[in-house]
Amino acid sequence: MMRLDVPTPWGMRLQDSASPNMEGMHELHDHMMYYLALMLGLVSYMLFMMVKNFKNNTMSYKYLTHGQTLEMVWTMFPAVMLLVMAFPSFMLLYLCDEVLTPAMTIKVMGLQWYWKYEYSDFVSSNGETMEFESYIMPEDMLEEGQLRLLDTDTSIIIPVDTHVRFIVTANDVMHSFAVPSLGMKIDATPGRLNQVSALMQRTGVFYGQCSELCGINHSLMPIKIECMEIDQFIEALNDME
Ligand SMILES: [Cu+2]
Repeated sequence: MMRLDVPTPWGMRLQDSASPNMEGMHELHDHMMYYLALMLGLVSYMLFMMVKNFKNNTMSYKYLTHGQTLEMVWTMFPAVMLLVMAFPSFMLLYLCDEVLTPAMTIKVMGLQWYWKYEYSDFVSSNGETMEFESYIMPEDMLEEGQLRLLDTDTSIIIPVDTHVRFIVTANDVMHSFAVPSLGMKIDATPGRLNQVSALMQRTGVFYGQCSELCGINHSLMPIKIECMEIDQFIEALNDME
């Protein structure tokens, strides 16, 4: 059975990663949390201690007007902390922007309120570009095992371990093409082509949602990506047209 990458009830962490970009985001998150926990601990400890012994604590000494060393410390320490967090953050940001020699391109178009996908690298038997629309599965048509508000009638199919480029645009208002387990989120803007790349390192079904408020049915245009072995992909592609 294929693995589903979906939000889980009471899930408080990020979804499992399926691409190197998301792997990097997991790492960055853990790295940041380390410093956040450190600072939260330190600041609350100092605050607590000051409130607790404010009468005989040197740090709350009423006639203390300045302290060179203390001021140096509380300026340098946060500055270093910020640098330590900013560097990996920017590095990941620009690394994720990089689109390296994709083997395949998919054009994604956001419309009120569905997605349209174009496989411009392939043509159907009548010589036309392969393209299809993807609508949400209505609640009353859901079959056993399908996910409410996440399943679609047609899904994007992608071969595993392949560099794929998504060219993203919109036809009416702004939408956003986002799939958490791939670390992918990019604006779909009318009159503009944005690109992201993804390298899916394991097979599975990755779910996402439109992530830019685009009107009344914004919540009803989910994204479903089926990542499969290359031979299955070719088979599925043949079935499509
Ligand atoms: Cu939307």
